[in-house]
Amino acid sequence: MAKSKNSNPEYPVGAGGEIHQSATGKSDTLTTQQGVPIADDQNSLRAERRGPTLLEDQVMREKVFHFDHERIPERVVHARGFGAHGYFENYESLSDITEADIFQRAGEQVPAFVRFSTVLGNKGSADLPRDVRGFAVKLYTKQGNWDLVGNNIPVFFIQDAIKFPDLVHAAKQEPDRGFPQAQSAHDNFWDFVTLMPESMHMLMWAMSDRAIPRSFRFMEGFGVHSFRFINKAGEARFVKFHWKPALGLQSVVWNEALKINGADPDFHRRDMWDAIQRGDFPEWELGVQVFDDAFADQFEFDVLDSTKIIPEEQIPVKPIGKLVLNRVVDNFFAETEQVAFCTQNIVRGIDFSNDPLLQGRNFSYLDTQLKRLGSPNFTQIPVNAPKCPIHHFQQDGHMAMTNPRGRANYEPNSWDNGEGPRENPDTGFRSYPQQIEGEKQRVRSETFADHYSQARQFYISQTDVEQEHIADAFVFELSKVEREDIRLRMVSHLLNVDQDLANNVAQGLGLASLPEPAKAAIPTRTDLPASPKLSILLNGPGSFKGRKLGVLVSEGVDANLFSALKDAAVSEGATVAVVAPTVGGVTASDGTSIAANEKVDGGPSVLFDAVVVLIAEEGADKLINHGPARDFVNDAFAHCKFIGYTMDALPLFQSAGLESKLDAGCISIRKASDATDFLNSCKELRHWERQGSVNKV
Ligand code: HDE
Repeated sequence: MAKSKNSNPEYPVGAGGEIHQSATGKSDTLTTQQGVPIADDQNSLRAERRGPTLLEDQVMREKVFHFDHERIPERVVHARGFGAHGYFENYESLSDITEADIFQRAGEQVPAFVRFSTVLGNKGSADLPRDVRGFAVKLYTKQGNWDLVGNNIPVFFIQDAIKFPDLVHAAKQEPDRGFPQAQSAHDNFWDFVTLMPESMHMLMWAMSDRAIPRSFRFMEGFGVHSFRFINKAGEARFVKFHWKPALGLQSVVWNEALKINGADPDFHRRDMWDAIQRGDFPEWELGVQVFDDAFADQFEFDVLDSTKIIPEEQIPVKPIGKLVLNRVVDNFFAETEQVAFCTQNIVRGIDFSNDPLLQGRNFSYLDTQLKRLGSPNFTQIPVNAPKCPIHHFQQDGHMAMTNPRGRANYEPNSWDNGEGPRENPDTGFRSYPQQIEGEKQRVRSETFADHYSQARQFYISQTDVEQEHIADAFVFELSKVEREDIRLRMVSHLLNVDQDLANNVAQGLGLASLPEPAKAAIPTRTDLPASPKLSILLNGPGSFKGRKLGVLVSEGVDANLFSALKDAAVSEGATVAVVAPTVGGVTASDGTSIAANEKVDGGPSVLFDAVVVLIAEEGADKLINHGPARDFVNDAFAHCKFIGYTMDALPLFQSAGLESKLDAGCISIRKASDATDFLNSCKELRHWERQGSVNKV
């Protein structure tokens, strides 16, 4: 008797994106979608040489028809994203706290797909607006797909999913004019958030350097909500998930971000693509904060409130595994665009908490995938399909690729002698049987009411440099806001966070006087200690690994110095890009040719983590009075980068007005050993001591 089941299929050639490609590399005959060989792909069929095109032309019509339907709706948020494949490796058995299959065996690997994104911008926007970054991970476990759909910031703007449409409407383009896109620096956003005090903690993060990451490789990720871990005995604990980048955290400065968006709008995706292609696989550790109900009950805030963190000093993050991204996609649309994350995708051993934001997300993600992908069969798209056996009776619908054979499409049935797929209470997903009683009501728990204390805690946990960046970001954004009452309202909230911050922002906005502090439901707690783990700069990697050195060379560049620099950079695990007056490169002092990666005005210093100006007397003329070369050093200086230079480069610094300002972050390179010293300095990533002396950027 035929079994009625769906088994994870081997997708047949032709259905999974392998059309048009010859496995042997030999050139196949072009065909229509129906497989009919095409004789002429240059001309449509017409009556007479110069006559009208015929409706009969099935080849042209099929091609244009397909083209007309190539786009699917972009994501309503997180539209701009970039995905890659990899794997997750579990460190040790966690069977004492969870029965999730993925965490049972040391060293076990499961495949993973990750999509990073910005939130606000449309699909074609730039990579580096000030914005939260999505960090969505799909883990293809042996017990089904687990999606951890997180962000690079551990808190969120709102506490209840019912406000999400308002938040997103306010933050995206204004509805009448359709702009500004990909940025929060406009009236509607600041109007909404200043009317929603619960967003204050998130705003501190969003105005911090976290919102302008150097690249996806240098960001943390967070599951944000509290989830549940449940072990075999049915014991449940709360868990918060963290991704920690192996290369450490790093951000750019705001003025740099503005310029990068022009110089390379694909800065982040290019960085990820290049790193994976050269075998420098981006890596994160998965860490967990595990705590029980007793901790949750005595914690200062509600663990179900997504506008709060649990400081790592209170519950340390325990590393439990690593994520490695080692393969770029074959096709952007098939994989990155069609990947469908759903927060409801969890596996046995993990459960949701009652966080009202998470509960709302569980509805939203499935719903949005139907709209975007157009069919309830989106789980059959290869990137979404589980990599474990699947057996069910769901069938039909648009684009059904794997309808089961046989007569039984219902359960129970008598056609399969009981051998068809059946439920299994021993291994099947189970929910934590939490006791729930009380009245059904539309309320916000009073345990969610403190909106300022952790905003303050975040702020006081930052270094002076970082605090200055936060104030500057508020000033920048609010200076784009037309209505003064909105600006004032924001400052009135900041007065509940930190007086100095409020003063600095008010001054930056040119306010004549400070407003009254906003009315707070709960007064700000001042007893929460600083949490050093919240600072990027206090937790620097102390390494230049994975970073990019830009070397501006001229004709006649000293060949020894150049190769010493290259060697020093490579031994630090960094990459080198050569920037030259022309893309044809230069001839070095020993007559060898040095190829260029960029012409100087296409390779501004904002694209690099540190720069060296390796100019020789012979070629100095071409660069000294060249605007882009001046910008190269000026920007590197203003963005507090380490700058190496030869003596022959000094006239360029002079023409840029920097000669008298050169500081300890500017390192002269005269001999090969100076190159090593320079790269050692670069491990600090930025020469922040300079920040006070450069014009605010
Ligand atoms: Fe999302 N979010 N979100 N979100 N979100 C989407 O799903 C939603 C929230 C996050 O790379 C959408 O497939 C609601 C928090 C990421 O494909 C949509 C609420 C966090 C991605 C949706 C939130 C996120 C999304 C749009 C309030 C961090 C990109 C397209 C309760 C923990 C995933 C889509 C990808 C995408 C809804 C809040 C992260 C509409 C209703 C909090 C990383 O379903």
